Amino acid sequence: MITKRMEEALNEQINKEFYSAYLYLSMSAYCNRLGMPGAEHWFRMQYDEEIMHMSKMFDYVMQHGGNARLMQIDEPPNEFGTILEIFQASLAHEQFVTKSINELLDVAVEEKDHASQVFLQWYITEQVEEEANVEDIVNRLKLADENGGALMMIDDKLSQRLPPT
Ligand code: OFO
Repeated sequence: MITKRMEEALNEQINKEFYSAYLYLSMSAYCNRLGMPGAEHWFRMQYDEEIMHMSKMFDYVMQHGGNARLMQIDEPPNEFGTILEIFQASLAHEQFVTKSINELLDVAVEEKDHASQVFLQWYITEQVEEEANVEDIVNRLKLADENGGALMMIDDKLSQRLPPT
């Protein structure tokens, strides 16, 4: 059984995962408008991944006797600038989510909630991967700069991203 404080903190994180999904779906639509099908696909896969993060936490709250309360989801931006700026915005967002997950773990420690501490380890590891993946893309885009051929190669690589498992 989770405490009320833990339940509230997890519900807030569920809302953030939903927002992440919204944000990445909006980024996917924007990449479609930019004519970058690989990036469009990559963000669509990222949307699926965020839905998976949200569902996993939603199920956890319910399995531990909590009330999974769904809050209003903010509207994400619709314009993101250049392809480099989109991925930089994605990296900044993941850094924000990492901080949020760390704070959630702090709550679990303060509440002496061992089950939630173990559960949240998965998200801690996942965030390391999320940040590293986006950082790698940002670095490659910086190297490509305005070079059309290099950008096409990166876009092609982004199109190969597999669905989350
Ligand atoms: Fe759910 O990790 Fe990204 O935001």
